[in-house]
Amino acid sequence: MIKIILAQPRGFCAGVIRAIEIVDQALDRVGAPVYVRHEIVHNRHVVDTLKAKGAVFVEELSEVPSGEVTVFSAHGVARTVQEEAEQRGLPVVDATCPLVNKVHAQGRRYLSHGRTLILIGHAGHPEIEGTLGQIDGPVHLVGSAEQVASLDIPADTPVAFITQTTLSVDDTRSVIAALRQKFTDVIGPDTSDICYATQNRQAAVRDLCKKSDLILVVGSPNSSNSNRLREIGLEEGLPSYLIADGSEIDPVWFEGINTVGLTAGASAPEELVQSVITAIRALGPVTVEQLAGVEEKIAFRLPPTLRHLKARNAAHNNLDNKTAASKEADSLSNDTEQEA
Ligand code: 0K2
Ligand code: SF4
Repeated sequence: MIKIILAQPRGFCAGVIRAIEIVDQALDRVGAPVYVRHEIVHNRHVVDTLKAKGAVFVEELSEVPSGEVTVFSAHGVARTVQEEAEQRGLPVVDATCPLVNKVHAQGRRYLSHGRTLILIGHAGHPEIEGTLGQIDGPVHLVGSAEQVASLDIPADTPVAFITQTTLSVDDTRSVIAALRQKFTDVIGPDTSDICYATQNRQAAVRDLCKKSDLILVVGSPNSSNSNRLREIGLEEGLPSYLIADGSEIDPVWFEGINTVGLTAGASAPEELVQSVITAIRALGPVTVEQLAGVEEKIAFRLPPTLRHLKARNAAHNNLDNKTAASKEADSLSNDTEQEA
């Protein structure tokens, strides 16, 4: 008998739910195709499902035909991308997670206070490309405590740090400690900008490790937060695998294993977790239980621009454009992107 223990929380975060909903609603409002710059979230299954509904995924705006509705992914984009869209007059709905936007704003604020800005994160990740490109000024990117040593900045320079939202909590703590050791005047968010969802999923998988012989993380190879969950399993000395879904299960992993800890990255749908349970069940009898954990109640509002798409259509349908637009402005006057 194999015991499967599910981590709580696991899977979709509020930013991912919002981003997918944005593409879904854009498709509902304007019809196919809706263009999405970059994978809306790093999950092939999510992308394929939206593709089947008429979303077209591109890496560059140059691939978007004139006038087509374009969604920016949850990871955020550089200013140059926003400007290119503006110049081309593309109707844009920005699905950047509000918590990623918050980091952009925080970085700009630190720079405007005259501090030298350090961004902790992984070079080449789209969130980092976006954050670097949203801050108008020099930003020093560091990926590890070792890289802090090679920062060519005088020790008495007032510095500030911001971070990628999906980093390892423990690794980031050591990078921040290295910054505090190297510089005399360091400010930053209380701990880091690692978001609530990333922190909760990492804490939950660490808990799960105490009760498991094997850790399975459902998520895509390009998903930063999912990779960090697998690393925690490895750090705790357990065989740990990142799998897309149940089809990637290898029966060899289960030899001599009594308890499997199962979790999912913030971009992995629950149905894929269920597909893993089904695949393990095919190997023999299983029991399934869920670890007690934090219940997340956070949700983000959809961007007002989505409703503008509707207003644009309404205008096309010979409704009074002016009336529709002014009603829209009234209803949006207090509608900012924040936690609901
Ligand atoms: O973890 P990643 O930043 O690679 O992104 P996803 O796997 O798409 O998860 C959603 C997080 C997006 C932004 O923070
Ligand atoms: Fe937003 Fe965090 Fe989810 Fe990223 S992982 S989309 S920052 S809530």
